[in-house]
Amino acid sequence: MAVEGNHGFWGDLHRPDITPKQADFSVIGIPFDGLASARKGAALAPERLRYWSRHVTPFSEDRTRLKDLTVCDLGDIPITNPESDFNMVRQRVATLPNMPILLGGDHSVTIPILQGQRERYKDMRLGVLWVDAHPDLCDNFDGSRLSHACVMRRGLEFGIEPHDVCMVGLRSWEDQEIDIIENGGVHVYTAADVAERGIRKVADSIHNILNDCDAIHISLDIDCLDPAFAPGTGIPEFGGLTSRDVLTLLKSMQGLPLVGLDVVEIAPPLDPSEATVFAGLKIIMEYIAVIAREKQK
Ligand SMILES: [Mn+2]
Repeated sequence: MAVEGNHGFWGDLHRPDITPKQADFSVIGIPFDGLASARKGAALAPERLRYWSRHVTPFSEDRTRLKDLTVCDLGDIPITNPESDFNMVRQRVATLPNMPILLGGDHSVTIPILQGQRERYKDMRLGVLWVDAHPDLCDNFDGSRLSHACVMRRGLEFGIEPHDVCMVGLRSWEDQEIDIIENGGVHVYTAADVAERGIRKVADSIHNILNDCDAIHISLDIDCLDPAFAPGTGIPEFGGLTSRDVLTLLKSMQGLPLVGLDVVEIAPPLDPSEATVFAGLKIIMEYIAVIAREKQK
């Protein structure tokens, strides 16, 4: 497809001439929404994110210059049968020589992403910043253990410690999640907590907890945001985080050993204004800015 844009892909950071080893980030799309429980469409997000990535500028909102960093876009990993094909994602993430930025897809794609990160940092304490309306701690959903409602449950099973998981933005629960939420040891900050305490206090508390980890993966479901800011998603949940909350949260992760980001559940067919796609792009570029500021130190 012919692409128009004011910049190269990923705000000019993408360099087609380099290998992952030479680049700071690998971008990987996982165009799969077969395990979303309600409205589908997230499979189309990687293409839309790439398309509009030519219209973002290589600066963060605080004018951090991003162009000294480089992105190698490895394209998509196609998933037909998740039971077997998720292994391609796990393997790719486990063996990357640089930092992954993964584009979902429904949240189920984060199961092999977390598994891959667990393998890559196997002798280290791996923490997860989970930004989502939902804890995704179901054991089984719609007859599947790989459902997008089971992601963090699987993560805990393959060895991520509950006390190294911080969940923020939560506001919707399934019966089978209540015990693990209340007694399982994961750190929970609901969307209401953020509204009442303020994002800065919540972010400081999360920073202090994750500071004990050696490696931190961020998994961000776009439905963490209130539907006012990001309507184009499978299950919009009223009463969510603001755009500013999410940007402040990202910025406050500065100084932590970040090792990757996934952004999931953007559903372009449900996003006629494409504001949700642009929200995802902003989050990715501001994440890159956190790494850029770290490198400038
Ligand atoms: Mn969610």
